[in-house]
Amino acid sequence: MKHPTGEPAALFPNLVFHGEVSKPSSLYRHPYPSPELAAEHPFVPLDFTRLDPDEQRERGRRLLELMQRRRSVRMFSPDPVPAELIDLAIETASTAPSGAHKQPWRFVAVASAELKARIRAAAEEEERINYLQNRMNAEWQEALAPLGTDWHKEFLEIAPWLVVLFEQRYELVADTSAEGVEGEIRRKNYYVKESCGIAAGLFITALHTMGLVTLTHTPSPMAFLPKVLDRPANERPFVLFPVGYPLEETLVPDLARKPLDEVRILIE
Ligand code: IYR
Repeated sequence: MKHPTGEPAALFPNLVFHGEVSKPSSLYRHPYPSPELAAEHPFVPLDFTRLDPDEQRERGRRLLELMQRRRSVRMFSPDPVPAELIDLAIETASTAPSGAHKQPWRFVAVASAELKARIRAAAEEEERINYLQNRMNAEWQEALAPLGTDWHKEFLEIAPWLVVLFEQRYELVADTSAEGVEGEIRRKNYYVKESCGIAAGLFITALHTMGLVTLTHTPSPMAFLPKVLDRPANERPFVLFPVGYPLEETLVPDLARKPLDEVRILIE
C-alpha cells in the first residue's frame, strides 16, 4: 500500500495509514488557499505523514515519560557542552509558531567566562534587593520558600552556557520607500510573549531530549542584560537559561506535578 503522501509504506511499516483521507473539496466550501491567494502567494504541499494509532500512542507515551523526568536545576557542573548542542536546541526553539510568522526572538548564547561573571554580578546585585530588602513581598517570598532560592546565583558563572532569549518587541527593517532613502523603519510584531513562551518551551524540551539541564531563570529586573550583551533597543530579555549538566548528586525540591484531572477538563 502506498501512503497517501506518497511515502513508500515498505520503508516505514509501522507508519501505514489504514483510513480514508478526506478530500478538501468534499468538506470545505471555502478552500484554503483560495485560488486568488494561491496566484499571488504560491503555497506548497504540506509535508505530513499519518501515523498508525499504535504508533501515535507509543510516541505520546514516550514523550510524556521523558518530559516527566525534566527538572529545573540550580546546581550546574562546569563540564563543557559543545556549541553544536546549543545550536540544535536554538534551531528547534525557532520552529515555534509565532504571530504572523515574525519569529520575534533572538537567542544569545554566552560561553565567555568574563561575560558570565558580569552577568552573575549584575544578577546578584538585583536579587540581593529582591530578597534582602524585600522588593519581593512576603507572599511572594513565602511561595518561593519550598524552592529554597536566594540571592546567590553562582550557577551563572559555573554553567558552561548562559543562553538569553530576547523578545523582539518590534522589527527594524531597511527603509526602501524611496530611492536614496537610508535608515530603518519599525515593523510591528504580534503576540510576542506568546511566541517567545512557545519557543522557550521547545528550547527546554530540546535540551532535555539531548540529556542537558537548564533553569528558566528571570533575574529581576533584567535591564542589565541588553547592556552587557549589547542588544539593540527593540530587544528585551525574556528568559535567561543556564545550560549544562547537573552537578553529581544534585538535589531538587520534592515537587509533584498536578494530576491530569486538575489540569484538564474534557468536554466531548
Ligand atoms: N528571580 C528570583 C526569584 C524567583 C522568582 C520566582 I516566581 C521563581 O520561581 C524563582 C525565583 C530568583 O531567581 O531567585
